[in-house]
Amino acid sequence: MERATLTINGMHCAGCAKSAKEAIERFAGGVVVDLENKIASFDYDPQKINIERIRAAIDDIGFEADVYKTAQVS
Ligand SMILES: [Cu+2]
Repeated sequence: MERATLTINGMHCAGCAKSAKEAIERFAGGVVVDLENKIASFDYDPQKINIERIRAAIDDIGFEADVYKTAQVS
């Protein structure tokens, strides 16, 4: 598994954060969206899903996401 951290621009309220969280949860687990700092972190399986696909899913619902970092976790 990998732990990814993304920046998400365009989130303005708790509703936005919830939408972003739900979009990510379609592909990944342990999702935490930090509205104040405009950051999302989650665990995903790079064998099953490309991080770019997750990033694109966030953009698809109207936000602007960028992969900040990924790190292997056990
Ligand atoms: Cu909102």
